[in-house]
Amino acid sequence: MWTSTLAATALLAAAGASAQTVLKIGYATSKESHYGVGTTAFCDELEKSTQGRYKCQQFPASALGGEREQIEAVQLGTQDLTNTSTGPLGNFVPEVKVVDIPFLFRDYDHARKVMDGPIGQDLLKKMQGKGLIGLAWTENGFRHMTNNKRPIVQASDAAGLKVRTMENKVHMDGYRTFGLLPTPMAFPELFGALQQGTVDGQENPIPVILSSKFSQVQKHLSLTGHVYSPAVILLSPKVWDKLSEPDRKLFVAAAQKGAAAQRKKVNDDEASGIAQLKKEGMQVVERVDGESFRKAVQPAYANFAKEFGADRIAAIQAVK
Ligand code: EAX
Repeated sequence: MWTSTLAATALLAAAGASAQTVLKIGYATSKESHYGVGTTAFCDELEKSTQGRYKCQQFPASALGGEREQIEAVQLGTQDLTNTSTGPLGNFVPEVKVVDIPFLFRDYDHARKVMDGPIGQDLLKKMQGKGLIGLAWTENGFRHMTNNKRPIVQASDAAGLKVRTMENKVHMDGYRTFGLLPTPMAFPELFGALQQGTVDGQENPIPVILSSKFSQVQKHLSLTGHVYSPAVILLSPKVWDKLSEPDRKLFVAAAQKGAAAQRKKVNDDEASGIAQLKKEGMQVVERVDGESFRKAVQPAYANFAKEFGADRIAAIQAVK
């Protein structure tokens, strides 16, 4: 009697212990945004495919801090996952910086093909050496400029504007060639900085401009599409190291499902977002003189070639 009770208790305890691991995942924007949609798809699939052994607790809207802080926490293992842009990632994994070069990607098709192809997959592997597990490339989107001073049609219109950038040296070096005065700042501080006029403007993809309600604090939007902003679901090695090989595959597959959902939301926001932002009062320059920006950035490409290798840049450009 005594032994069977003990056995039953032990069984229950074992079942309880393996029943459910709750993983904390954070991201910059709202639950309704592209990051929220992608993260929810990832979490739903993970819970389903592991029969509920793994579950997420989501922390949208930078509740766990800026992207740099979240990447740091994932590296340390105090946070399990983050769905983050590459903004600050190059400071942790220098190899990633090459995909942050302005005007590197022609369009969404090109960017997604590179990230899902050998070049992007190789970058995911490189993260392991830096204490981060890159599960899959999600997406933030092509970045556009907003500001409160004037419509930007060509690069010379951007000259002299004080613009918040991500903590990303490749972006900042590129933007200086447009004459912008880059001011790096963590995302959670951005809305307030725009409101107070600490900076004249910022640059972000349509899904971020929409979900963060920048129309309330910014008058002009120019569809500059000056750089592609990749994003990635990062997992802490602390979690990864304990996973069985089959479970690792389930995590990667769930992240890929999340990526597909996130990209679809980016597509939807791109399709309907401009009209929405106009309705919210933004003045939108849709026909930007892209050539003037491409020309301006050329001198920076010489330095990018030196830092990253002309062959690596050419290999990305050559993907069809
Ligand atoms: O990843 O910091 C930024 O501007 C990012 O685009 C945003 O947080 C979403």
